[in-house]
Amino acid sequence: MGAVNLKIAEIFSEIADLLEIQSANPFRVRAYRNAARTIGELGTDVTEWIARGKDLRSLPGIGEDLAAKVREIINTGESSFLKRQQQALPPAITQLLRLPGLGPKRVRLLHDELGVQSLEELVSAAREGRIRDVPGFGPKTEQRIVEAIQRHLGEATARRLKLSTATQYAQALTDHLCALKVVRRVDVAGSFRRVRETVGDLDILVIAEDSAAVMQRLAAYSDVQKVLSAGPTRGSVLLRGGLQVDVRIIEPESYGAALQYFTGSKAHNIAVRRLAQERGLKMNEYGVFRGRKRVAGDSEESVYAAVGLPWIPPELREDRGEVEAAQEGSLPNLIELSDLRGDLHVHTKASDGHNTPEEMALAAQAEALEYIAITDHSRHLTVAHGLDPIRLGKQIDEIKRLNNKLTGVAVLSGVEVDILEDGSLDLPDSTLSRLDIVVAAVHSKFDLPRNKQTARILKAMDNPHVRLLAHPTGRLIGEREPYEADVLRIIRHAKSRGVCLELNAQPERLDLSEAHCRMAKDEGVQVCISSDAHSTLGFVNLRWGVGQARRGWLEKADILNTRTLRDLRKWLKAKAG
Ligand code: DGT
Ligand code: CA
Ligand code: CA
Repeated sequence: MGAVNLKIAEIFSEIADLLEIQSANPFRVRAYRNAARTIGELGTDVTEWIARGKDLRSLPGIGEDLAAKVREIINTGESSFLKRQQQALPPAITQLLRLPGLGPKRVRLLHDELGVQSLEELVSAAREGRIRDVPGFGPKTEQRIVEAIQRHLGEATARRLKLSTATQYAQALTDHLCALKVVRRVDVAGSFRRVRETVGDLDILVIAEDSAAVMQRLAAYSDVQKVLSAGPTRGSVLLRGGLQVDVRIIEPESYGAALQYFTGSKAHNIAVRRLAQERGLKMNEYGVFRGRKRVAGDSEESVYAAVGLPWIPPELREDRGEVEAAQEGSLPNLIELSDLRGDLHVHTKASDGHNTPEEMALAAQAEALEYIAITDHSRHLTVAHGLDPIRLGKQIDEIKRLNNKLTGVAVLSGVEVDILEDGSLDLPDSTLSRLDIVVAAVHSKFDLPRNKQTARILKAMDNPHVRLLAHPTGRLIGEREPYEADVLRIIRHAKSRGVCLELNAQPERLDLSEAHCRMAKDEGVQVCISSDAHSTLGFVNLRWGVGQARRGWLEKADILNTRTLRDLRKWLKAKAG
């Protein structure tokens, strides 16, 4: 049976649920439920059924009205009637209905009795034991609800792509669309434009003289696995690999409004719309309006200006204080890639890298960097062929010779020394003291209890040679949770010890997270954006680190490696001396 049958069945039963919640005529509700079952159980694909010239109305319980709705779903992938029903209710209702075991009656009860507006609020209500007090619910149901939500949220996060991966898809697809003559402008909005570390789907906006041609070109894209919907000005496709892409053709006079709206976040949009309402303005994806008159919409700047705000960088649009900061004129002046002057975490083939120090230095110079620190692993990390004091001593000499040869780029000698289980370091102070910079990192025993893990890291920072804590929480996006540790204490300890915290720019690490970046800034701790390059190609990762730093509100002055070499050397001396 075709996926389209399932889709139709799903949509009809959701309509039935939503009608039931609104206390609609029970016969009407039943009609949708029956139709859902009929089509869900139909042995052949409905599309084929129609193609064979059969009339949908010959199916039990399907009249002219439902037959038209089926045709709409086949043609567009969605149902405008369902949309209207969804819009008539708080969005949380739709979310809650998707949870297994929660029917319309119970959802309505939860909403009315507890006032829960989202899955997150439902989880808190469950944690506080408030669900068991709702008539008809007990502790067991409460527990089942929590588990269902966690599974649901877990599935949602598992399907998100890392930003670097999404970028490859986005680049290829926008190139494909831009090759069309009628296309004047293409932007990828949504979480992608906000530079979130993971992306759920791509929201692409287009200005073009001929929308039909754009939709055709989208559907013809070689990487499309399935066309989910194709209307005159919007289409959705599923790419091989599972990424969904929504494309919308926008009129130029609405483009800024659409870009603002579809960039989100939703929370940011709500906060901005509130300002519009205070000014008696109406704001949507088509523009900002006073009555029927459009007062803004062609550019994002015009949209923000209409509500009395300066343009806000997409990375900040999360309703985490940016609207207030914009009102006060105190938006941060965010760090840019071109502000970086060096990279203090670089590997060579002495440990697990692929190139020599010289090759790495020249590659860094080609990326407009003025200095790098060679920081290979220490001996404890045997899988990475880590260095002992003798090999490290040889590398220090090699780097000295190299610096005599190079012009325009400086190489610092360093190490990424392992923090052992007890917080001691993998190399003696006599070796560490010979280096320009010591980077310390945890690479083992990720599962220590929180207090031990925290104490281990604090102790490592007590070593006077340690100046940089690499990938401070050890997380790998979508693969490994951060280890249990008290990050605020680590940040405060770093402050007191003059240690800088790394923002590791590898796209699967991005560690510090954006929230921790902001925490570091609030505590007055410097952050260093490091490529952790393992080859000459690795420096391109710096862009992901800069993106994350911008989401963490960081400015040039917050980042250690925006300093000149001279200022960096001063900073390095300040503690060692
Ligand atoms: P994602 O795709 O999960 O990584 O996150 P987003 O932020 O790209 O979310 P998405 O694709 O569902 O929607 C794109 C943007 O459209 C979103 O950031 C804000 C806007 N948007 C979507 N739905 C609503 C809504 O119901 N109200 C408002 N104000 N904005 C919305
Ligand atoms: Ca999206
Ligand atoms: Ca979307």
